[in-house]
Amino acid sequence: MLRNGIVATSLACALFAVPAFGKGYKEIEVKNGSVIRGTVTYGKAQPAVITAGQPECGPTVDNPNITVINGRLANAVVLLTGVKKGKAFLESQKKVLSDQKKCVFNPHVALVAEKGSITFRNSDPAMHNVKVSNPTMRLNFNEGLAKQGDTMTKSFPKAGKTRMECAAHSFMRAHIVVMENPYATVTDGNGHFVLTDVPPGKYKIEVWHGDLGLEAVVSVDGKDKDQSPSGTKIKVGKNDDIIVNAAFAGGTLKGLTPPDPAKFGSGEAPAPAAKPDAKPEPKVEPAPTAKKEPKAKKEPKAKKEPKAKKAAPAPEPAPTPAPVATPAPTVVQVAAPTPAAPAPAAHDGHSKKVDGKGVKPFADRSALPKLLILLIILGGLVTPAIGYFGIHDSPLRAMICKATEKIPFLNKKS
Ligand SMILES: [Cu+2]
Repeated sequence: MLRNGIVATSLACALFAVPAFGKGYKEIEVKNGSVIRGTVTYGKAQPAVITAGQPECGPTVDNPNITVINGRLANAVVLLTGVKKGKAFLESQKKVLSDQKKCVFNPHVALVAEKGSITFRNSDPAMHNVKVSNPTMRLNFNEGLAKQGDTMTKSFPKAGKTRMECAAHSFMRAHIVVMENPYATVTDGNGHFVLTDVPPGKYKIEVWHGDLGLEAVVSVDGKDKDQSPSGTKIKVGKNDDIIVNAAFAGGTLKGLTPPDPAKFGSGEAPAPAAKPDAKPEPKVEPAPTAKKEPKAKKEPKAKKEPKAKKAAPAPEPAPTPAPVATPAPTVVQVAAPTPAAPAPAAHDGHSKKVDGKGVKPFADRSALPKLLILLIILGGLVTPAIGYFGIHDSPLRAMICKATEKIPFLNKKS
């Protein structure tokens, strides 16, 4: 009896056990853990705001895609791969909130534990939508959040990186990183990041930006390392304090419209509080000529990027060319209200484009009457055709007759 009870309890425990977050990852108490910290830079200024061109969002919205302040790159993801055991996932990594507010996804990069969930919320009085399509990560949804306060929750079964967007507003793009371990973070407004409690071992460190990919030159304790598609090798000892800096060089702002050239350059938005950092502040001037397209958007594993151009390592990024004056010439219009330039890029096949002003999220209901008229015309053609081909006494005719007998208005005697 007692044994049966124990067996039943164990079974129940096994069935309702808390899911393990991170496939194959084991949470342990970390002793003598190390710190990995540093700065991510980008040698090219970007506008602080972009043109929205849709009334519900106002004329401009904050530029979420590439945020650069004094050459420091915000929203770059720094993560370790190959960590099999270490500190526990935080609750805030298991259950994440992604808020759509003022037509911007917040946070721009949602970091969520593998097997964790994200609740998407619409905090605007306008309709938004969340669209994610990534078969490798077993993700495929495209759902609207029709009104303010609406939410939906999705779970994330497989580690990886993917883009999300709002199908109602083509400029609303953000990223999701599903973490195989808790050692992942995003650079703040000063380009800083810190990873703590890293257990001793050999890992790979990745510095990735949703719009710039992996094309950064990474230096570990002052030595340049080649960042392969799977990251840069790093050896972590006990109680180490490892400085990792990364510099992105090329890349252009794609699919977004800068509203006002006068607002170009750095220092537009106030930077969040800086974390302590041994390195001096690099001073970066805008570099308007783009040599290279970023090739971002793709999942990083797809490409083998040989040594990115040896741009300046972190502390002295990008040499400086002509002052601001001209806006980045390669910028493309997407949501601009002007009738010019049709919208290129930025979307895969799922969205429906509507007259260059953006994307309509749901099926167009105005097509319904047209469909009805089409059905009536077809019916009008088919009925005489049946008579014409003389299928009297055929089983098909009998079937049709029987069916029409049941339709009252066809059999009404006048
Ligand atoms: Cu939206």
